[in-house]
Amino acid sequence: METLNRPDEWKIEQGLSGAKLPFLDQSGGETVLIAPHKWEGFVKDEAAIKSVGDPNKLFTRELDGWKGYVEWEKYPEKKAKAHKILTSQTFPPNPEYQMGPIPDTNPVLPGTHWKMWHHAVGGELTSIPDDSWAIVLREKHPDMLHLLQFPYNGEPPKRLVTSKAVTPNPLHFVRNHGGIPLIEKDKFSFVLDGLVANPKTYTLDDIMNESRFPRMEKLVTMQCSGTRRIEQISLYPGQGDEVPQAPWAEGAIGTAKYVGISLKKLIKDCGGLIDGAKHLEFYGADTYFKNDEVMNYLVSVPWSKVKANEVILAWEMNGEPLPKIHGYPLRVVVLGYIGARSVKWLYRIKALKDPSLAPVQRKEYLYFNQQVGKHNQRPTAGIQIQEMPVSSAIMSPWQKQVVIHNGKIRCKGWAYSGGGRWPERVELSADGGFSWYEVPVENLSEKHKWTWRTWEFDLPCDVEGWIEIVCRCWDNSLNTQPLSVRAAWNWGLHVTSSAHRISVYSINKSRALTKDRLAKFEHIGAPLAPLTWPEEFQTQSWEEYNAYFEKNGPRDVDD
Ligand SMILES: Nc1nc2c(c(=O)[nH]1)N[C@H]1C(S)=C(S)[C@@H](COP(=O)(O)O)O[C@H]1N2
Ligand SMILES: [Mo]
Repeated sequence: METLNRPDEWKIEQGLSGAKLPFLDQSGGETVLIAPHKWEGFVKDEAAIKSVGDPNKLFTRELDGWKGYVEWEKYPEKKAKAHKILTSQTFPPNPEYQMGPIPDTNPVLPGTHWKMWHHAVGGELTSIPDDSWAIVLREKHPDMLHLLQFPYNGEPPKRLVTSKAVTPNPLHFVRNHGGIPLIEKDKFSFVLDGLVANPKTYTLDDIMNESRFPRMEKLVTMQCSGTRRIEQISLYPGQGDEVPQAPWAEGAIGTAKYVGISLKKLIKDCGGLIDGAKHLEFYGADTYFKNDEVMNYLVSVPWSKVKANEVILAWEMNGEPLPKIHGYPLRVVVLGYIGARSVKWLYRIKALKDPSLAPVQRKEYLYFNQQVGKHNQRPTAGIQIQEMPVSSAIMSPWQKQVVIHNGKIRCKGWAYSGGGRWPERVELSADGGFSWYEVPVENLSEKHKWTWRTWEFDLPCDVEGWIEIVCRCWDNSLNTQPLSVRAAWNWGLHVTSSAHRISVYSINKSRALTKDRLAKFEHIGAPLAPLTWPEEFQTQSWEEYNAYFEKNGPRDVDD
C-alpha cells in the first residue's frame, strides 16, 4: 500500500521522537510546517584551510613539558587562524540526546564533533582526544558511567555515589570542557598578574614552602551545576550542546580532602590588589571550542570570596597528588561555589576589575527565567551561577524500581547545600510529598561546613502499587528545595534543585495476601519480575470466587 506515513509515524505523533516533529508556525494566516534542519553533509574549502598555514607550526605546545597545552589567550591572531579553519568546513550536527532515544552505550555519547574539531585544527591538539581517553582508563574506576567520551564527562553509578562519605578519587565525577593537558611537575609554574602590585611566577615548590605559605586542608564537596539535569531534560528539554549541557544524573557531585594554600596569601605575597581590582580570573591549560572559536578554560571569582580564605590552590586530593584528570599538578578549589569556578590545570591567575569576559563566565552557567529560551535568550537575562542552593538525591531505590518490603523501604542518598551552608535535616516522603519523615540524625554522615551529608533511612510505607518517594533537605539557614522540577526549570538546564522524586512500585509483604502470593510465585517457579508480565497461573480458585459472590450478592442489583 502507498502511504504518506513514515515507518516511525506513530512514535513521532506520540512525541516519543520529539526532535523529528515539525514546528507549527501559526503566526501568519495559515499554519506552516517547519521541518527540523537536515544536515547537508561535509563541505570543506581546502584552499582556504591550506592558506592558513601549517598547523604543526601554528598550533604548537606552548611550554616544554606541557603536552596538550596550546596557549590561545595571548595570541589573538592564532585564535583567528583556528577560527578560519573551523569556519571553512562543516561538522556533523549536534547529537540529539534530549528529545530522541539515548543510546544504550557507555560512553553514552562519543563527542564526535569535538574530536573532529581537535583534528581539524591539528598541531598539538591532534592527539589530545586519544591521550585524554587513555587517562580516563588509567585513573578512573572501571564502573564509571561515561556520559561523554570526549571531552570526558563521567559520573559514578548510583550504587557508588554515596557508598562512602568521602569519594575515592577513581570514583569522583569528572567534568571536562576540553582535553587533559599532561603537565610535568618539574616543568610547572604559574603566574599571578593583572592588577596586583608585583606580578610573580610560582613553582609548586614555592607554594608548598610552609615557611612562606601556611597550608590549608579542607574537606570539600564539589558539585557541578548540571547535577541531576536529566530530570529537567526528561520533562522539559532545553539547550542541547553535549558539553555545556551534559545529561548528568545524580553523580556529578563528589567529596574530597584537598591540601593547598589560600589564594589570599599569594595575593598578599604579590603586594596586594591595585587599581580597584575586584575579581580573580583563572586560566586552565585545556582548549575549549565554542561557536567556532578556540580558547583556554577561563572563569573568575570575586575578591570577596578570596578574601574570606574560601579559594584554595590545591595540589593534593585525598592524600594523593592531584590526579591528572582532576587538574594535576595544580587546581583551584572554590568552596561552596559551582564546580565550574574550580579551574583545573591552572597556569595563570589574573586580577581584574570586572568578572572574566570569557564565554564560560559570561555566556554559560547562566540561570534563566522559565520563559527564556532559544527564541529570545540573551546572556544579560541570566544570573551567573555561583553558590549552589540546597539539594538532595535518592541513590536507592531507583526510578521505576519494584521494591518488596515489610512496611519500610530502605532508602539511601545525599544532601548538600552551597555557600558554606550544610544539610541540617533530610526528610523523605512515601506519598509524593504530603507527609514527611525525618531521617534520624544518626543516619546522616558527619556535618562539615563545605560538604554534603550522605544518609540512609528505612522509610515507612504501608501502601502498595506505584508510589512516589520524595526527598528534600533543609540546610542550616532553613532553606529548602522547591517541590517540582518545573519550579526550577531553566533553558540552560542548570541547578536541578527541586526535591528528588522517584516512582517506585511498592509490594508490602507484611500484608497477608501479598505474602501468600509471593510464596505462590516462588512455589510454582513463575517469574515475578518483570512486573508487567501477566502472572501465569489462576490467581483465585473458582470455589473461592463463587463463594465470594454467594456471600456478597451478585455484581448488579434489581431495583
Ligand atoms: N581547566 C578546566 N577546569 C575546569 C573544567 C574544565 O573543563 N577545564 N570544568 C569545570 C567544571 S564545570 C566542574 S563541575 C569541575 C569538575 O571538577 P572535577 O572534574 O575535578 O570533578 O571542574 C571545573 N574546572
Ligand atoms: Mo560544572
